[in-house]
Amino acid sequence: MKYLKLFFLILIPLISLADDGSRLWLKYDLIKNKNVQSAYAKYNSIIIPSKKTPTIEKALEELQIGFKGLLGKNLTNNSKNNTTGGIKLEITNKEELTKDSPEDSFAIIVQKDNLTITSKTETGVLYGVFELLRNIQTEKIITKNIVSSPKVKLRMLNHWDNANGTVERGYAGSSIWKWNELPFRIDPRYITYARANASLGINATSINNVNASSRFLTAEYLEKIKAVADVLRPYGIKVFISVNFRSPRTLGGLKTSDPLDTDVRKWWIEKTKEIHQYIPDFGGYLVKANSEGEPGPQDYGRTHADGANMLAEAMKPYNGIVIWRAFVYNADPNGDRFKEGYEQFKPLDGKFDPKVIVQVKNGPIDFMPREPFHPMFGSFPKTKLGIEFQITQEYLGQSTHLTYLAPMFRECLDTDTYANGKGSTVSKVIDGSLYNSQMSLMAGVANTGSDANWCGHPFNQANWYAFGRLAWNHELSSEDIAKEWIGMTLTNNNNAKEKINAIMQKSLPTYIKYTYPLGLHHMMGEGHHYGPEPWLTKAARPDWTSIYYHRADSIGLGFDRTGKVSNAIKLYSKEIIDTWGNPDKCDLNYLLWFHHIPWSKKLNTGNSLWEELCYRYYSGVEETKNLQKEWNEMKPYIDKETYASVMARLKIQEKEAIWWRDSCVLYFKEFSKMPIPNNLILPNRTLEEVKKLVEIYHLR
Ligand code: BDP
Repeated sequence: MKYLKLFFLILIPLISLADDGSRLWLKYDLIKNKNVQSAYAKYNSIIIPSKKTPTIEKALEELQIGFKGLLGKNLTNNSKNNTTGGIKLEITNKEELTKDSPEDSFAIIVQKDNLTITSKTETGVLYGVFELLRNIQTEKIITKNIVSSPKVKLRMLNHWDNANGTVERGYAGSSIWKWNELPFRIDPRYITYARANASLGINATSINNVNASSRFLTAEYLEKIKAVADVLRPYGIKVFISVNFRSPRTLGGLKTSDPLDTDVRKWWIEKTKEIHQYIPDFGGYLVKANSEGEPGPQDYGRTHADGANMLAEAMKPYNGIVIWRAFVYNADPNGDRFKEGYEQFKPLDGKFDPKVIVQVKNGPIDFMPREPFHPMFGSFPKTKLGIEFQITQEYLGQSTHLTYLAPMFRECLDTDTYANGKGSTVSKVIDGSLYNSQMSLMAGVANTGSDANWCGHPFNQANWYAFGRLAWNHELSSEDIAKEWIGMTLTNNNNAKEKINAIMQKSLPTYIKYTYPLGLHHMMGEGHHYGPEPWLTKAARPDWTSIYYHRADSIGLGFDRTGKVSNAIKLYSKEIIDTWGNPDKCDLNYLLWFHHIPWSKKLNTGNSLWEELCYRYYSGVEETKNLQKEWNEMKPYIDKETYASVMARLKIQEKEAIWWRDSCVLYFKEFSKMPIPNNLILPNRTLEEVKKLVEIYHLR
């Protein structure tokens, strides 16, 4: 009995100390820093607007939970205006927020004894509350007013979740949406999800896979989606649905889904009306059409614009919009997939309804670890373009390799398209400032799942976080975002924060070195998209093989897109052609995207292509060893469970980095016929042996 008591007294608290990551970055653990504690000690009440809307209630609730957790303080709900120590939530037009400041901008105004969080909208007030809590949680004392505005209007997660609970390219368990339980049971995780997104300013979510099932448009499912929308609404999040273009046939029993057919148009008008009866503030439709076997307007000889405009017409009476994806490519053995989206959409520039945004992936192929920006950015002045990033790490180590993606998002957003002269960055195209567009969109393919910690690898949470922060403000640096996330999630020890930030900043370049150095792309295993398969010669389509992309032969390596194989470089502006189009001036990170380089050609590093390739593969592996050493030093600062989970994954990462290195170096050596530089240790297995590993992998 005595021992049993001891067990409860000692062991249970210890067990519950372990952090399973389920609280994401909203941990609100007690701050130990005395200065921070005392700086916020004066606040004791919250003054809310006279009209207590559901969103204001959430803001109030969050402030109370946050202060209780972080500072151990109970904030009372006070109706008086003139108290000291009050945090006032206010909806008004303060001078800090000029008349034309973007929707949901907010200000935190520091007065002597009080603090006011003000916005023109209630969602802006909620965002301000999260900003205040983020400051406290990262141990910052607010002494000056903060004014913050979103750069992009629609900040959106795209879930690739299916009705049966699976998640396309999901690596963190099954779907977070429990369709079998909805609308009756509201999983408490929906609320954590809403809070996490609102804390970043994410204001839209499309809840189902772009390879869409028509089922999501049935009354049965609309009732379920309504229940989710009701949970997300007070957090300022609008729900979108991915639609299957063939729905008028499959659901409506029509003979066709031709977008110019009157009955089809009527069907969409009625369906859109029905959706609004369930969800009055419905965000709109997201459509993948005529891509990878999905149905679309081209099945009826119509264009993407015909399809999108038909849906826009149905959406006309409402505020919702139509997001039409540009990820399209035909299986043409002589074509270049790089150009497909551009070529199919170029004749349609200016033909889309004002309610349509065309959503373009960051790069022209498919979320490869390093892609040059999509040439559509900067070339479509008459079309609203949104950008789509992939937060889930389909090609970036899934749930086992540590890869922090903010530097990749930033690299794309910061690149100059030169569309309207110098300074026409991708970010200016998508935030609407380059072409003075009122609608703007940044979407990220979600990495959430049913795993306790939501995202699989503990560091994958940082990619959701970074996406949201950049969607709000693409000028934030990837370092600042990382440090915020570390402070909220792992530790506020300054020294540790710096070191973990360094690990995160190195992680992507390291990953690229042992997988796709020098601009190699699309050499992953078929189907699973995880390990290496550079020898993949046959697939259902030529542009699903590896050899289509790397084009290794006895002369050299890389895809010549400057005229010999394809003239894709011409899709860019002159300034880009002058650099990326010239093998001697091209950034080495993009070299093999555009050039077929002879094995013995000397690069500006002083090494030949072959040597440089080997050095990068080898140094990538070495860096995975360093990551383990550096992470080991962080042990005293990190929760035990999180530490161990990351360490185990880093070990897998090293093993698999060697797998990538051996596969690629041994395979390309067959073409270069050159020895591995003699200061590098030879792989201890043959090419045939590494090829067999793929077969084992397929069994997983
Ligand atoms: C590719 C994925 C595929 C998606 C497709 C898309 O492999 O599963 O359906 O993108 O974006 O990256 O539609």
